[in-house]
Amino acid sequence: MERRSFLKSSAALGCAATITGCKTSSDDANVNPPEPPVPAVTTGWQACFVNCGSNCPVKFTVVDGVVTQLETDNVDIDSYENRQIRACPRGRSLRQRIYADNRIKYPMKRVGPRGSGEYIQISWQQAIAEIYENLSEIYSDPEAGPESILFPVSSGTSGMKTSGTHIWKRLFHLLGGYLNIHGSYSTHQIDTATLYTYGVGSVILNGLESSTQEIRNSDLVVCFGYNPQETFMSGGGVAYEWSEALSQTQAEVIMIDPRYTESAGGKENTWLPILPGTDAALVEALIYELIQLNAVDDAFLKGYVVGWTEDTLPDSAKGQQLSYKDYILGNSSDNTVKDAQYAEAITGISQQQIKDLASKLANASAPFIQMGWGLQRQANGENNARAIYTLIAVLGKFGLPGTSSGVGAKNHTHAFVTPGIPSLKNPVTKSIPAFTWTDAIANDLSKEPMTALTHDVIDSSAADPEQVKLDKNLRAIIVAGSNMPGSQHADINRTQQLLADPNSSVKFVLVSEIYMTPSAKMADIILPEVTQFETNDIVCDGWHSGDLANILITQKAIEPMYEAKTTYDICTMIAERFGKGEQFTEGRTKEEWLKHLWATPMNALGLPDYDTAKTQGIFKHYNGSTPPGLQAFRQDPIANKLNTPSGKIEIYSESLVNKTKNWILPEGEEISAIPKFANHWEGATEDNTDYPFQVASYHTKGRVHSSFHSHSMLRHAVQDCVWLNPIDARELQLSNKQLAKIASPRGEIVLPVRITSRVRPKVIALSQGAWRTATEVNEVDYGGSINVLTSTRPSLIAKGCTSATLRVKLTAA
Ligand SMILES: Nc1nc2c(c(=O)[nH]1)N[C@H]1C(S)=C(S)[C@@H](COP(=O)(O)OP(=O)(O)OC[C@H]3O[C@@H](n4cnc5c(=O)[nH]c(N)nc54)[C@H](O)[C@@H]3O)O[C@H]1N2
Ligand SMILES: Nc1nc2c(c(=O)[nH]1)N[C@H]1C(S)=C(S)[C@@H](COP(=O)(O)OP(=O)(O)OC[C@H]3O[C@@H](n4cnc5c(=O)[nH]c(N)nc54)[C@H](O)[C@@H]3O)O[C@H]1N2
Ligand code: SF4
Ligand SMILES: [Mo]
Repeated sequence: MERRSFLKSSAALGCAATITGCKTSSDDANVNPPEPPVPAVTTGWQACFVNCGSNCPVKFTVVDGVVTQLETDNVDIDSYENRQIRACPRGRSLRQRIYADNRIKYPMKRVGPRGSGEYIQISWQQAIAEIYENLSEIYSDPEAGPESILFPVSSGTSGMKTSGTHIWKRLFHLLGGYLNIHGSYSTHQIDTATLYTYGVGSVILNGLESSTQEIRNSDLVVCFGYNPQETFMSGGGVAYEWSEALSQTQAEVIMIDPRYTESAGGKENTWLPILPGTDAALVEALIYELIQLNAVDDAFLKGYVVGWTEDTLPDSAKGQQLSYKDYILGNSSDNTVKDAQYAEAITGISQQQIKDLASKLANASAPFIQMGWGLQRQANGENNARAIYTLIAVLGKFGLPGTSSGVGAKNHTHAFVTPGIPSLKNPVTKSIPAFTWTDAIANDLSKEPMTALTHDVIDSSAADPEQVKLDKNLRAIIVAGSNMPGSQHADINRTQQLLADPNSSVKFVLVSEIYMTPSAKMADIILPEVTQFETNDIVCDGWHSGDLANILITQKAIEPMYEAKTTYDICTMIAERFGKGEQFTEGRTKEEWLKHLWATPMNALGLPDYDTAKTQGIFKHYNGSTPPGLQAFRQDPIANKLNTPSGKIEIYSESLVNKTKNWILPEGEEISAIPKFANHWEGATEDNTDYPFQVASYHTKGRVHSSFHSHSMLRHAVQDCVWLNPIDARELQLSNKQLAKIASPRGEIVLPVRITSRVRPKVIALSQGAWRTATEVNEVDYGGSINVLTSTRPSLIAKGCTSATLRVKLTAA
């Protein structure tokens, strides 16, 4: 039976059952017991909307208005080109998202101090009135205004076209705007590294990627902190492509990571457990060894690379021994040869292992070198990423079959690109780095502004970029699709202290959420939003879902629960209160927007019209293999030059020198024109007996950030714990499952110990995203939230998120 006719007949059955039920009187029932009513059953398609890079479809079954079952994509014959986009266990647990007992049921207003979680129920009418009052006051106050309103990073509604953060931003663009942020917690340092090396300021969709399939043509795969089996887990996405590629290659696989990851998973040949934050030093020694092995072709590199040898330096740098080669050989001012002995002391990788890896790289005809983003979420993250690009450049093995430019997997196909409701233009042009937002609360900016030179504050309309400054503190924070203040931003104790202070500059915190998250507990007003199962939308493949595109109209499965509303309805109500209703809706309902938006993929790809497509489930398109990254550049570096000032791969970046020459840096810090390893705070080389362990932090399969944390099934399947090496466990006399207290200079958490050789000695591993359960500032957190421990000190160049740089001590709890 076709799905359509099945739907029709099941609806008819449901109707018949109701009629029978109505006719039955209690007398009849005694004589002739009524047939049990036949339940009204429907099925349809929904999707998993989170920020894991994919948006897997899920098929739901509704019985009598309750979602009773979720299945993953099981349509069609499963082949590489037309694979089933199977949801991971998180997507399969989405029923717990709908029926979670921590759902926000109605609008609420804070009555206790911020962070206390004390709220009373209010009506929607009152909530809108309070939002109006607070925002109008801020917008009309010349001391505040739009520059004092901020949306922290909000990644939780990725993929939605008519709900989520961008709808909130549309509203605020109409109301007068807000302070922009630039860079993400995900990739700010590697984006910056990519800009200065390859001339493109983004690591996603930059046209430099090799597809994961390219591994099939490689003879050596070297991964620096790359863990797609856990971070890109969709059965239609990169994890699938990775395991398929590994099963079809003879290449030797080397994983460089402080942890033995799921992506190693028995398929690797070698695991090199590096100390966190030291990849740039490892690369230096690898390149030293490559020089000794005569494996670097200086003449060839001249046509492609700036800064390897003296004669390829820009004029401003000539004659001062500033080339990378001189630095490696010990000819530059530090007089240090960057050999294996030097790197062993920094990285914890033995000299022999470094020499072995160098010799494998020298002998490989098609090395595929890849990196994840943990190594760039470090204090020196930009140079770790630039160093790995440098290794690829110096080897000269780029743009060839089986090789990679290092920027990551071909991560998005975009075949079914569909716009969301436009978020319109922000009238505010000023922007601060995303990770620095709490600095705009902590200091009195009228006296000590955040500036271009201290914080890389930028303003696209400024005449002189170096004069740009932010001299107004934050007044309002809008948290929609985000769990930043209470979970995902670093140093939660600091954020809570800043927000709970009665003199805090922040006078209004609005949280629009589905669940009572740790961030919701910091709100003044909380609004309840629906889950995706309570509304329609359109979903395409995500920002990192590999070479298979898909599109699907997601269907409302059940009516909105409690008093929850869609983002669109909430924002329409607020817009109307401000007299901007017509501009906000442009006269369309949400459903009319969906039909309007559907026209783009429909016309571009010949898909059926909206109403027909809605009944037909998932549309897929396989994009085939693509040329390896940098192929055109390799073939003709003049005609196909890169977007850098020189048109070449820049190991030495003159534009970085120029941009940062007047910057005011923390004492002892220096920005290097070449990607040098440098000692840094809470790093591997710090002699810190108070906090002897480094932390390898990671994104766990058990959550997507803080999303899914409250699903009990997942908490049982992937228990939060601290990974501890047996050698360290013995020394500390800690046993398996024993509770350990983990302390940093910023706070303390408690977690059970897992003794495992999957983490190297002197490093512990902690996943990120656990919800903090402590409510008081500086209270020990039994929720095990890593951001109780992390620091808000940003990285040196990008001013990006450094949550992977962390030293701690461990004791029995
Ligand atoms: N220590 C440490 N911290 C980190 C990281 C790390 O590696 N280590 N990683 C960082 C990175 S890379 C990122 S991207 C950030 C992510 O941090 P966030 O962007 O805060 O992402 P989530 O934690 O997933 O929170 C998303 C929230 O959106 C809510 N939500 C879902 N659907 C809707 C909806 O329809 N409407 C509304 N209003 N809300 C909805 C969810 O309930 C959830 O609370 O975390 C960063 N924080
Ligand atoms: N399951 C799941 N998937 C996700 C997410 C999630 O929260 N959960 N989040 C999504 C998002 S928004 C993002 S940004 C990405 C994040 O993707 P990544 O940033 O790549 O993920 P991480 O797990 O933080 O880091 C990858 C690996 O780097 C290692 N590592 C850490 N520091 C170093 C170092 O200095 N050197 C080396 N060599 N290795 C190091 C870690 O041990 C880890 O195994 O994942 C996406 N996918
Ligand atoms: S891989 Fe990502 S999108 Fe797919 S089901 Fe899992 S969490 Fe959801
Ligand atoms: Mo991210």
